[in-house]
Amino acid sequence: PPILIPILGDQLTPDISSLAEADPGDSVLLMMEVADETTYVRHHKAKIAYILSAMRHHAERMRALGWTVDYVRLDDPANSGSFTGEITRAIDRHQPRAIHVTEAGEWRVRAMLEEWEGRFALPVMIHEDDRFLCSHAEFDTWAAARKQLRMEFFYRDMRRKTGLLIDEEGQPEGGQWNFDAENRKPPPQRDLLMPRPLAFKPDAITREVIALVAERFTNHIGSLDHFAFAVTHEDAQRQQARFLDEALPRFGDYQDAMLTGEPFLWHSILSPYINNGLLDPLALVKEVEQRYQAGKVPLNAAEGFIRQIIGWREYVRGVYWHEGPDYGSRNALEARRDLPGFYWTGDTDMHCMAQAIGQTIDHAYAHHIQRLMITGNFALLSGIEPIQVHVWYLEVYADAYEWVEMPNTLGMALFADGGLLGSKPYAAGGAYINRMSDYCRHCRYDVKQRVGEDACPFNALYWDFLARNERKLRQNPRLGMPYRNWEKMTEEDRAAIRDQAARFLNSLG
Ligand code: FAD
Ligand code: DLZ
Ligand code: SF4
Repeated sequence: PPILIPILGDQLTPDISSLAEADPGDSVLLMMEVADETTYVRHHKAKIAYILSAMRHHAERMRALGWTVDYVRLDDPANSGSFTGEITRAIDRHQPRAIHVTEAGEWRVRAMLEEWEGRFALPVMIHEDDRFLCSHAEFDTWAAARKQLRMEFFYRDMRRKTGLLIDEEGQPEGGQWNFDAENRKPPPQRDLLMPRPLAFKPDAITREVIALVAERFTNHIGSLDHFAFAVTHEDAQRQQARFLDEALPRFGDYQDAMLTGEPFLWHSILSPYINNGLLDPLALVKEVEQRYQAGKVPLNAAEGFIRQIIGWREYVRGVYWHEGPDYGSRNALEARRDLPGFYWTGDTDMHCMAQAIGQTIDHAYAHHIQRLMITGNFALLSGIEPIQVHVWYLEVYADAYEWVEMPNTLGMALFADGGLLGSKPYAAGGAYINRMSDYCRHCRYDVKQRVGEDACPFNALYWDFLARNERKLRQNPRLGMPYRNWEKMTEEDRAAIRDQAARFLNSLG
């Protein structure tokens, strides 16, 4: 009897750890499109189409490499709709002697895998996912030795561990670990020379999946009209090369910039491919280092990009697993408001929000500063319930899996973990958005005003947020300055601002 090797939808890596000891003559790979996964939250239509099409292409690739792949399609009438149901059916078909599987990317699915051995009375070997630099044990050891978890120190350890941008004396390249101070340039003028990600034309497999998704997921958010994701390893590599050649050199400079009608700017648009296995993150950052060494890319860009991958990406994963399954229920600021309806439509006069949400609906993509400082900041300032914000982010982005989305949303954007992931809330008023974008120039609100019909809502919301959370945040040393500014205002001004914010929040319904 063979070994049954389930390959989950984010395990599209040819040498995934579950295959390490497997023999193609003696194994059956099982890939499952199941209703539970497509609907445990209402994922964006393009996200589902992307994941299913990439899975179908991966099955072809693995067959070409000599593996036997048993592939269950979503529209198979016998499909039971769940991973466990499909394992049950596959055991009937193949009578395997054991199951080997690479660990799941979230607590929900981890619990399923852990239950299989008892349920099926078969040996189930769960392999660690070695596509990450930092193992669970390594992160736990790192965290145990610290009072406070801070990305910057974790990142330095990952630099030392990989040797990336470390010189012969063991010192960080350029004498500094982090060049972020150079990475806050406002956006340039729009022009035709700006880089554009490759747009991949759907092939027959993708077109079939798109039709299936259009028919089945009518009540999910999102457009399928702009579908342009790579769905194969080869095409994902092409986008990687496009990014390295054209966008990376200025990635650092414009990392925080935002421009009307420009969803992508100098970002890589590689997260969907890194997260489901089409691309190898370590190979990518090594390429980035080489470009720096060859003098093609400045240090602020190379360092900034490498930090996102070996720093932030690994760090948020560590936090997710370290904090346990109830991380998602944290709500340190006791935020209780419902997510406003315009998060689903983009229909709001706030131009920055309409842009970030509109491109999310069209492309299942927004870059980091839009996620953090526009939609995230708005939810933070307005006191939207974290779990609702979490579900929204998990649904709408093609790169969203709980292990990476949840710490970014709850921890980084909403401060719902009370400062575990970041030392202060990323709260900002309109002035920040105005500095980093051209949005305010196109907006019906006036970014300079705090009160009145035309005042930018972010301004009153910002002060109201500080006032509302004074008991919890006044002692935060990094918020001393804004609180002092608030206290310097006249009683009258403070009352007018709070009244402005209250009226705006009431209007959200
Ligand atoms: P680039 O700007 O080109 O960055 C390069 C790569 O670095 C990304 O592809 C990604 O792999 C990695 N990276 C950068 N920042 C982060 C970060 N904060 N955490 C983890 N990896 C990072 N990223 C996801 O992959 N999935 C998510 O579900 C997700 N949800 C987010 C939710 C919120 C509220 C916020 C503030 C951020 C979220 N991020 C998430 C992080 C980040 O916004 C995206 O990784 C990035 O926008 C993806 O676009 P890109 O590939 O063009 O990134
Ligand atoms: C996100 C997703 C979707 C939409 N559909 C599937 C699917 O049909 N089959 C599958 O194997 N995986 C899918 N995924 C990814 C999983 O929900 C999950 O995130 C990973 O398997 C790891 O936990
Ligand atoms: Fe956004 Fe305010 Fe600027 Fe309008 S004025 S784009 S609401 S920050």
